[in-house]
Parts: sequence; structure tokens; C-alpha cells
Amino acid sequence: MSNHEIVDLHTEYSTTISRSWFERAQRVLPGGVNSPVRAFKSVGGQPPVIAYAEGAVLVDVDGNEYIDYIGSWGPMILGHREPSVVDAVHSAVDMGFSYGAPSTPEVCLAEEIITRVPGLEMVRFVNSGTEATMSAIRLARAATKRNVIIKFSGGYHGHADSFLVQAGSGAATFGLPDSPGVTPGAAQDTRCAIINDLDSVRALFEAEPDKIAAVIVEPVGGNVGCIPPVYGFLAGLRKLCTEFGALLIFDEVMTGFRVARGGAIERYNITPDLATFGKVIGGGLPVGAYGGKKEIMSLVAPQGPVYQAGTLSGNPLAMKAGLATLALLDDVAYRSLERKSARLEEGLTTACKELGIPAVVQRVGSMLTLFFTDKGVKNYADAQTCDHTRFRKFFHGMLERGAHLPPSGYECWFVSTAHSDTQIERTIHIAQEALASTK
Ligand code: KE4
Repeated sequence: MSNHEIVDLHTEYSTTISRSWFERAQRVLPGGVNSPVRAFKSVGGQPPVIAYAEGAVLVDVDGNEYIDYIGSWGPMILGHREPSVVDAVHSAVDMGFSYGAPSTPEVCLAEEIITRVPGLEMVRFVNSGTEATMSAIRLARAATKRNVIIKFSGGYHGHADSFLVQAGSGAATFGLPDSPGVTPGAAQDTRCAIINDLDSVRALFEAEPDKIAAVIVEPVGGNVGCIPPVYGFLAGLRKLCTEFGALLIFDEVMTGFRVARGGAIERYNITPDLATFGKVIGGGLPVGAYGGKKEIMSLVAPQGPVYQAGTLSGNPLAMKAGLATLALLDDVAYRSLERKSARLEEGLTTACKELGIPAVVQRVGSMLTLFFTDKGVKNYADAQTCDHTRFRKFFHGMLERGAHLPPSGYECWFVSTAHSDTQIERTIHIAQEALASTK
């Protein structure tokens, strides 16, 4: 399969086969998908069903090619089927799929992650970001002997009950379940603050000074679109947690090894007590991890009493894919990601300006979001005021012209090392057309 450099403009954009597969999928999978955002509910229409991918290109079952900005929601930072990652998985397959016993790749990946992330001394592998964050919260509660956690409105940490909590009105509020099946009991120990608003966090601490076990934050908001931390926000969280005896948890499932070689911890030079990872460290295979200082991590079973387990945790195939991925994420790769992502940001910004479309592109490294708004987006409420109707039109305009954005205005676009300059320029060109079509 050749590496797709130029994506042909869709002359005949047929989705016949995708539609028949998606109808078939809806008969056996809730909503036809295995994760809600994939179903296009927030942008309308039906999703292309993907047949295969290579480099920065997705190809659907109708043969349509798309420059890929989903990147599997973050893991595919090297693009699809990066040859050395493919080789690593092939070689791992020859040694067996899963042992349920200690093996060397899990040790090597743990050492690599610990080497990269300042302050990290020990990690535990799990199989998803959700498992990582739910385990980190359990550990924080055990370590502090406290129950309450603070998250942020619009912060997404996976689908564990205590995270599926919607902030009520106002800065500080008791959590309300935002999914059926999440019991009031599961939500009662979750509080919501406002991203980039330290006063809203302090208010929660002062209301329950000795009850807060942890603050969990995406150091760069990635689940309400890309929302960088305002200056001093992360340092302020660090200070508040230390002052009130709570643990600071950086949820780096998305930012880990995406926004810098050592993740947001390195980029912002703030040391949390615990950090969670996923996505990139599996190179596209199912992996999550949580980690921190040995003093805290030694509480995790079997070294300590905090129970957590997993049949496929440390799976050798996934560990080898993660190792091969991180091996290619060196300074040259990050400089290339920065250059290409900055060019995309510039191209999109210029296109909107020339068309007189109110928009702002917010970016940290190779994760970015184009918000249709005339002001900066600093928190969830700001993101909600953006023009999501225009986003829906823009999204489909891009899809039909050969670029697959994440199907929601509340998600990040991901650039990979496989995105060529030609594909970045192509994206900017078709964005000019797609933006014009939204007017
Ligand atoms: P998973 O359980 O989906 O591996 O990870 C949950 C998670 C935890 N923390 C952060 C910061 C995350 O972004 C995620 C998952 N991210 C979404 C994308 N916004 C996954 C896409 C999906 O849900 O299908």
C-alpha cells in the first residue's frame, strides 16, 4: 500500500458502502459505534466506515481518502502503520499475545516513561485512560484518607462514575450525575470547579478544607476543545493542593508525550503527585497508566492495600507498540510536529480572517481546536458559546473535500509526524473552501 501523499479532491463523494455498513452496525452496536462521539450525533449525518489507514490518511469502505485529524483521538502521533511500530508489533506477536505473568516489555516501557517524565518514580499499567484515572482517584483517596475529588466542568477523565458529573450553575457546586446509572452516591463526592479559575478551586477547598482527596485536571484542556492553562493556573493548583493536603493529579491521557517529550509536566514544569497516561503510550493499542512518587505508588496492591488489577495490563504487544512509538518521539519529531501544527494554525486563522468569519485557533503543540467565536475560550462556558452550527457545516465541508476532523466542536484536532507539508497545505486549501461554504 503506497503512502498517500496527495489526497484527491472528492469528485464523486460516494458513501454508499459506508451507509450500508453503518446501518448493519446499528443493528448490533448501540448507536452503531463502540464510543459515542464516533456516531456523528453532534455534527449530523453518518460516519464514514474506515477500511484502512496509512500515514496521515484514512480510507473508507467506499474508497474515499481523508487527511486524518482524529488520529484515533490522540494515539496515532506517528500516523498510521508507522513501519517501526508495525515491526515491533509483528515481532511481539511472534513471542505470544498475552501471558498473565511478568514480562520484559512492561518493565522497559515503565522505565522509558519514568525517564521522560520529571518527578515520576513508579507506574502501573492498565488498559485505558478511564482505568488509569479511576485507579488514580482510588489511590488518592486511600493515600489521603479523604473522599472528595475536585474536577473541572468540561474536564473529561473517562467514564468512571465519579467523573460523569456535571457542574451545576455557579463556580462551585455539588456534583450532579450527568448520566443515568450514575448514582447520587457515586457523584456525591465529586465537586466541579471552573477551568482556569483558581478562585473557584479555592472556594471548594475552603468549603471543605479537610475533605478534598485530590484535584484532577487536564493540564491542557482537550475535551472541550483545546484550552491551554492560563499563566499561573497550574502553579496555583499545585500550591492549593499542597496548602490543603490534597493530591494534585495531572490527567495526561491526551497531553502525555503529545505536548512535549515529557508531557505537560515537562512543558509547564509543575510536578503533580500523580499523573495518568494513555493513548500515545500504546501507539494505537489499548494501554493506560498511572504513576507518581514511590511513596504513594507503593500503596498499590500487591505492594500495598489499594486494590487494582487487570487481565491484559502490561500486554506485551501493547507495551512493544508503546516503546516503538516513544522511541521515535525525539526532539526532531517534536520540532517537526510544532512546525507543521503552527503552519496549520496560521493557515486556518488567516482563512477565517480573510472570510470575515469570527474564529480563534487554540493550540498546544500538535493538538488544536478551531473555535467559531470572537473571543478566547478559557473554560467550558466559553466553549459552549461558540457557533457549533457553523462547525457542523465546516466539518462536513471538510469531510467532503477530503479532511476528517474530529466530529465535534468540543474536540481537538491532532497532527502527526506523518502529516506532510503537502497535506497541511491541502488542508488549508480545502478549509478555505469549506469555510466559505459556511457563510
Ligand atoms: P479512554 O478510557 O477513552 O482510553 O481515556 C479516557 C480519557 C481520560 N482522560 C482524558 C484527558 C481523555 O481525553 C480521555 C479520552 N479522550 C476521548 C477524546 N476526547 C476519547 C474518545 C472517545 O471517548 O471515543
